[in-house]
Amino acid sequence: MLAVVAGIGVMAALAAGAAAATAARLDTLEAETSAARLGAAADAGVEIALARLTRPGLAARWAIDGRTYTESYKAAALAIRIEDEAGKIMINRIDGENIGWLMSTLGLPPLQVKTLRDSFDDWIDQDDEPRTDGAESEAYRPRGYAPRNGPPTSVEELGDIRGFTPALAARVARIATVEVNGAPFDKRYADPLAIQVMNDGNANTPDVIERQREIAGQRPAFPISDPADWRGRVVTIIATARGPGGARAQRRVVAEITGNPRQPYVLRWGT
Ligand SMILES: [Ca+2]
Repeated sequence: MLAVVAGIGVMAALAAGAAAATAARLDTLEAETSAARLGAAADAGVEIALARLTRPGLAARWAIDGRTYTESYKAAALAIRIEDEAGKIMINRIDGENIGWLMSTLGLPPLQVKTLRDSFDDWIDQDDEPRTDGAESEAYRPRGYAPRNGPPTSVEELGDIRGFTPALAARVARIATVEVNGAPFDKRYADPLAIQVMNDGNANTPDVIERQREIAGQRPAFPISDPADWRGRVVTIIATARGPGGARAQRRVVAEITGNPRQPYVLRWGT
């Protein structure tokens, strides 16, 4: 009799265990479904932005100055920003001096600024002679790679340069790009910090102040009124979908606006 009761107890425990496992599987499934739903909403955010950028009727077009637009897609809240790649620091066209201005503005201590400036110059110059606070192939040997001895070919490459921590590289990446199609730097929709860096580090020029005012909402940023401006323009679209409980999904897509109604944009890159 005791054995039977004990047996029932074991069965009950097994059943309880199975129920718990099923509940855990259901929780996982629900989380996965919810993540997929948010991912789909973020994808939809990118589609909405591309439509707003390319649809006929200039007045309806969205600005590409990094302002946030809010939308919703199937109960998910969407925040969408469009950045003008031509308004970012073109890291393949700058030298250590520009990097120094940028780092000083970001508030880094002078010694670190000097290391970053010299290391950047050594990374891009063709020789293998390190500057006082720089780094050439010998310094990179433990890392298993050598300096490029040429301009960086991606923003991510900054993270390979001595002195750039991943956090610092990520911070710079938000306002940096690699020049595309030989497009000149265009300050109309630029981050004021990018204008400052491309302006020899001067924070007090009228264009920097003007953009700061525009971004602060004191003056509306002037819209693109010339359709020719769109051709060849490369933008980054950042779409963030938020769900209940702080869940979020984000997509970053770089697209070129062609000005061709049959194929209004070309996707260059995305995550
Ligand atoms: Ca070098």
